[in-house]
Amino acid sequence: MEEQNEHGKEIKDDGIIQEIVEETVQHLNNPVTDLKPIVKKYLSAVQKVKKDGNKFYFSDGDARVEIRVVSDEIIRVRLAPHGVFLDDFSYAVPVVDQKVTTFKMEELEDHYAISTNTITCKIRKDDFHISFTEKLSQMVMSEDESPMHWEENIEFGGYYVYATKKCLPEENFYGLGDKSGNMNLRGRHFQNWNTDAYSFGWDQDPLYRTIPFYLGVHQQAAYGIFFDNTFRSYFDFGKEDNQKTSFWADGGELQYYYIHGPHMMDVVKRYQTLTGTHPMPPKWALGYHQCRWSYYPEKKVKEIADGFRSRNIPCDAIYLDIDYMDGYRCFTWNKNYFPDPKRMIKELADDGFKTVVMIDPGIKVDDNYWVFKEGKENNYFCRRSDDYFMEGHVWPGRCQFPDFTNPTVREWWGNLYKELVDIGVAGVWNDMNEPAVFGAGTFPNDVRHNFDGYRGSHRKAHNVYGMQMVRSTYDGLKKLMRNKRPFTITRAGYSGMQRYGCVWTGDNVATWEHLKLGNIQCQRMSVSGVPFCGTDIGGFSGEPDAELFTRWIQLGTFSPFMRAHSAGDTAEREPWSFGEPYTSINRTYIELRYRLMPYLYSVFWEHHRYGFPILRPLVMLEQENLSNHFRQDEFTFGDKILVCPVLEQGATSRLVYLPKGKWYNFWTHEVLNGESEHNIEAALDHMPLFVRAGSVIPEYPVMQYVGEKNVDEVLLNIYYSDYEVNSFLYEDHGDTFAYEQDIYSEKKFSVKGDQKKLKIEQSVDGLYTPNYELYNYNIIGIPFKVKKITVDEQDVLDFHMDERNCLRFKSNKNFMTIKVYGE
Ligand code: MIG
Repeated sequence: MEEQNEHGKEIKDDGIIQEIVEETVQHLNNPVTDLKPIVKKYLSAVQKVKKDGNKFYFSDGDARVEIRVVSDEIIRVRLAPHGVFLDDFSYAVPVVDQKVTTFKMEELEDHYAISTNTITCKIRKDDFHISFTEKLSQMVMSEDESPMHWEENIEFGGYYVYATKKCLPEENFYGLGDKSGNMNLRGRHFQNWNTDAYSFGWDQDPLYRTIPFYLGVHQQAAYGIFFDNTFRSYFDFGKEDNQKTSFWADGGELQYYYIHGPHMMDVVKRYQTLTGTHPMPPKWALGYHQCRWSYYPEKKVKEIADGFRSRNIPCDAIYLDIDYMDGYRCFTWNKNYFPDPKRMIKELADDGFKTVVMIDPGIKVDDNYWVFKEGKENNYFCRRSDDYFMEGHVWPGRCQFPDFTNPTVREWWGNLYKELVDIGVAGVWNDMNEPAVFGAGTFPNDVRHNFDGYRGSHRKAHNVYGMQMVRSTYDGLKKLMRNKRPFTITRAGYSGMQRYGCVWTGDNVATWEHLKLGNIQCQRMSVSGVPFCGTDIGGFSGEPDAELFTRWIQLGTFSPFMRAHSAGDTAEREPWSFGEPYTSINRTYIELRYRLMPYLYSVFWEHHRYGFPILRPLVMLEQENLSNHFRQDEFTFGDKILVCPVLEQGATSRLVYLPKGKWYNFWTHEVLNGESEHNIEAALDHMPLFVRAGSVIPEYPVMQYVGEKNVDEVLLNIYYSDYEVNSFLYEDHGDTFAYEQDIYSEKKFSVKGDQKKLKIEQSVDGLYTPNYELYNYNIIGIPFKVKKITVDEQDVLDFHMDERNCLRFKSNKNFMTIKVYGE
């Protein structure tokens, strides 16, 4: 009743509060009805200001707001309704403060202004409105429509917290991680609550993951908001009221980061400085993966493996779904299906296949099962509010669930992988970690979690449960594999999950609509800071026809994670299942993936090291072009290859939009001008691909799996350009963390031509030396007749133009300058 007394004091000077008290009393008298109070309380005029280092505290006499300068471009806002902030702990942001050049606060007539070199955060005195302005242009990027507000939560304590910003007439929105439907989020409403969404539909919400981060773009400039709140949260982008963008949550703190652009790319990179990037994956993880629910027994697994090798279709990984276990007990084997897993995994490895196995969170209640016994004895399983165990039915039957938000449990779980690692398992796939429970859907709200010591109910922990599970998996594998790079996949996650593994979009459907949707989902994940993402190629449920499967393989060639997967009750779904000409086309694209491996890997490095997204939607390339806000099916992989997937049944051509600059048709070498649309041939064997003029695209020889052969020659495809363009080639050991000690090779190429000459320069950084000796050059699009070539001023004697008018020659890998002279 203390709360009410406190309110009682205020009733005198604030009518609104009186209303709250009345509502509350009503609820207490009638506990059967919904306990949620209806009246919201808003911040009122600013009364006090205090500075503490890079934090500024503003108070309206009761509530307090903290404004923290995180970096020159990032400012964090927190609200404490009655003046007491929650503990400053986040699973998403391990370290809040970054480098700030300078910042200051000024008091002006009607507001306070906190500014860095690039942005100003204004706090209006009379109504506590907060806004963010770009300093240079004085443009208001994001501005409160009403002050931050909240409602008390009688049942659980704490508050429902709300922020409402202005939504400008021409503003568009992106991000939010895994959402279904169109890329542009304008005019829509979303909810975040990790959900097992089997066979989800277009616009279905919520799905499996929670990434409460969005980008807004208006007046050609972009900013981002990261609402770091793990409770069930909501976003409305001008749907309820087209002049308002709101976000709110069922608990926790109203805490968000304003992240400045002005380019969408800047926003994503800065978001990534807060939440981290994906570590370098083992190189084989970028190969083609074959999965199904499930391949068993051993004979079937071998048959699939042989199927790849005998047909010369490259493949790096084969998956064991839940049926490899003994009665779905994690960390056990069904010895009827797999009598000697160690031998099998070794034989697969000898043939170039990595074995990836599934591990679920549900542990069978069975006193003869060691994992259950250990968990029970050590009190590792989740409990209800009154101390009963959290029990639910999943694949093994009656289960209990480890509390992955407890660091001790994470460590225990991480070590459970020991035997799997010892027998040679190379990767782990974590499923059902929303967490999913048959019937009930998920855990009840009252389940308790350790939350790394910042205890909470399932309301607070639900959305991070999956992320903490894959974190435990990743950390465990990393230790057990003695610092080789682990490969992990997770279905559920929260912001920051990219530090622990890759993700697939869950149980999609074998339809053309889902091909379109998957294309958008991967791009959206990429701009939401989760770049290593893929769909179940072919669709999980239902059955694709041959054409759909092939188009999906083509798109999948440019998904950061490339894996075919299917539910068990469907027809066989391997790249050869549909006969010719499909098998050959599928092979060509999977081979293309392997040819481009050094490029894909370099793009991954750009992400890991510099925070660039891997897939970049057109709108991110040219946000100032309004039409791009409505184009959603093309993207670049890195910044050199533009991918225009074919998403329509029966299509033999498609319209593509090429961004600024000049682009080469990857297949024909035709040069096309950007900033315009083109109709491009797209027969079944032909997914339109374009390469930016001036690019250097490295290729390795096709291999049946990563590391099959020594790379003794690297092909450099150089696309002539009359303006200078830089490209990168990143190489390292492929499976260790030595890159953290600069043991890598980062080559930079610059290409610049004029009407009579082409100059290519190379510089090398890092301490790793690849063991090939030669570059094989393929220079495309030279507009003049070649008279002479020099490498570091020495003449190249042996060169020729091939049938596609490409200049070909070989030379030492360590050149500094190549010059091609025309007549
Ligand atoms: O209740 O392990 O999304 O990829 O094959 C279904 C069986 C459980 C759901 C996953 C799917 C996987 C399947 N799993």
